[in-house]
Amino acid sequence: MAASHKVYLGLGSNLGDRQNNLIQALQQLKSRVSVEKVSSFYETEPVGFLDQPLFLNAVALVSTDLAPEEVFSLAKNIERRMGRQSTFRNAPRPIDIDILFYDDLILETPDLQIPHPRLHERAFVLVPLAEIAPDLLHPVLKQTVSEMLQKIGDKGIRKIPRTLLVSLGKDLQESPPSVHVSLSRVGITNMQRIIRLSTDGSANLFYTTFELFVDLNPLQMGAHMSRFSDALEEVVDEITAKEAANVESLAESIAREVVERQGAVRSEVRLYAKYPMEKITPVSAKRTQELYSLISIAVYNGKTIKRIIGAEAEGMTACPCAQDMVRDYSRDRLKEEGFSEEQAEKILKAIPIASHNQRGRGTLLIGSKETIRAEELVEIVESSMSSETYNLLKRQDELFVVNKAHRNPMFVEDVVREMLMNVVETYPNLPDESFVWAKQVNFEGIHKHDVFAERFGTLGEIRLEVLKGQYVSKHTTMEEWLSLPF
Ligand code: PH2
Ligand code: MG
Ligand code: MG
Repeated sequence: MAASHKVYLGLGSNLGDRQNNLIQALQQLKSRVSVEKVSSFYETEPVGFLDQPLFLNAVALVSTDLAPEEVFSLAKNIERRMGRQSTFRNAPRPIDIDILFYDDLILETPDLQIPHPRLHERAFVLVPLAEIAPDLLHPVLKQTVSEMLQKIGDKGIRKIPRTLLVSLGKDLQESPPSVHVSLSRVGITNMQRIIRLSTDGSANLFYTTFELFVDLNPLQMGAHMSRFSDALEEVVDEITAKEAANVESLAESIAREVVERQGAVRSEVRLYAKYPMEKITPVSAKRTQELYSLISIAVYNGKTIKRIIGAEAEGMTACPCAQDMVRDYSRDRLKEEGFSEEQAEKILKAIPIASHNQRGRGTLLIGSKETIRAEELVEIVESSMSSETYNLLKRQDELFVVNKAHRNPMFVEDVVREMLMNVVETYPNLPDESFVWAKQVNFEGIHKHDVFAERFGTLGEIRLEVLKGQYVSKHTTMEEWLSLPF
C-alpha cells in the first residue's frame, strides 16, 4: 500500500456565495483525496490588503498519497475551475486553497513553501486549525497550534453557523404540513444502489432496487410530519455502505433501523437484487453467466421480523394447445400423403411437433422464519417452465432447448402449478403457516399481449390441495400474511 500523508489545508473565500464556495471546494477535494476533518466556518477580517470584503475561512485535514507538488496543483486547479483570476496578491477571490502542513515536511521551492510561511501570524488560519488540531506541532517553530494562537489571539475572527445545513435539517421535517391529515404509508420506491454482499467468501457487488415504507405512529406523527422520505433515504445509504451476508439480512437491518431510529410503528423493505449465476450450456458445456433477481421483503413491528425471500427467472414455454392442433393437422396431411394410421402415429411420436413458444418470467416468493436459499428458488422457477434458456447457445444447445421445450409444452397455469408442486416437494419440513406466492407471465409469441397466472396462500392451504386433493377457497394474500400476528 502506498504511504498516506496527513495534509492540512487552509481555505478562504471572500467573493460570491462564500459558504457555497467553501463547500464546493471541499466537494472537489473529496474526489481526489480523503477529507478526514473540517473545521467550522469562520468569518474573518481581511489581513494584508484591507480594503476588501470579509473572508470566510476554514481548515481541513486530508489524507492522501499525492506528493506535495501534486496537492499544490490539485489546489490550483480547483481554484481555477471555481473562477479565480490571478490578479494581484491578496486580491478578493472566490476560493483560495493553501497547503499549511504536509506531515512534518519542510519544503522551500520558489513556488511552494511548506509549512505555509505566514500561518503562525494568521488568526484566520490558527483559530480553525486549533479547533481540529490544537496539539499539532510546527516542525520549524517547534510550537503547537494552541501555543501559536495564544501568542496572536483571535481578534477579528467569528464562528458562523452553517446556515445551509440548519435550514435543511430538522426544522422543515418537523414543521406541520398545510393539510392536517395522517398518511397510511410513506416511503421511497425505485431507489437504486449497488450493494455489497459477502458471497463465496468475498465481497461482491449487486445492482439493487429498493422500496421502503413505514406506517407512522398514528398518534404522534401521522398527521404532522411533513418529510419522512429523507430519513429513509439516509438509512438505506448508511446500511448499504456496509457489507451484508445476504439480501435477507440487508433488508432486515434496514427495516429494524427505520423503526428504531424513526419511531415508526411498522416498516416494510422490499429489495430486488440482480444476481449472476454461472451456468453450463446443456450440450457444448460452455460457461455462461445468467442474471436472476433475488427478492427480499422484511417487515418489522418493533418486536419481531417477518421475512419473505424470492427469486425471479426467465425461461421459455411452448403452447400445448397450438401443438395439439399442429399434431392433428400433421396427421391428416400424412394420411393424405398415403401413410397408414399407425405409420402416421409413429412419425408423430418420433419428430418434434411445432407450436408457438415464448419467453416467460416466473416469480416465486416464500415467507418463513426458516432460512431458504434463494438460489434454490431460482432452480425451482427455471425448471417449472418448458425449458430453461441461456444467454449463450451453440447450435447443438439450441436444438436441445427447442426440443426440450416442445417435448414439455405448458400453459401459463401449468407453470404456476408446477412451481407449487416443486415447493411442496422441496420443503417438506416448512411449517404450514409459511407463505407462498408463485406467478408466471408469458410474453406471448402469437399475441401482442402477455398472459398471466398466480397462486398465493399459506403453505398449509396449498398442501391441502396438492397433497390431499381438497379444494381450499381461502387464499391468504401477502398483505394478510405480513400483517398476521408476528
Ligand atoms: N487570505 C489572504 C490574505 N488575507 N485574510 C483573511 N481574513 N482570510 C484569508 O483567507 C486571507 C486574508 C491571502 O491568501
Ligand atoms: Mg492564502
Ligand atoms: Mg493561496
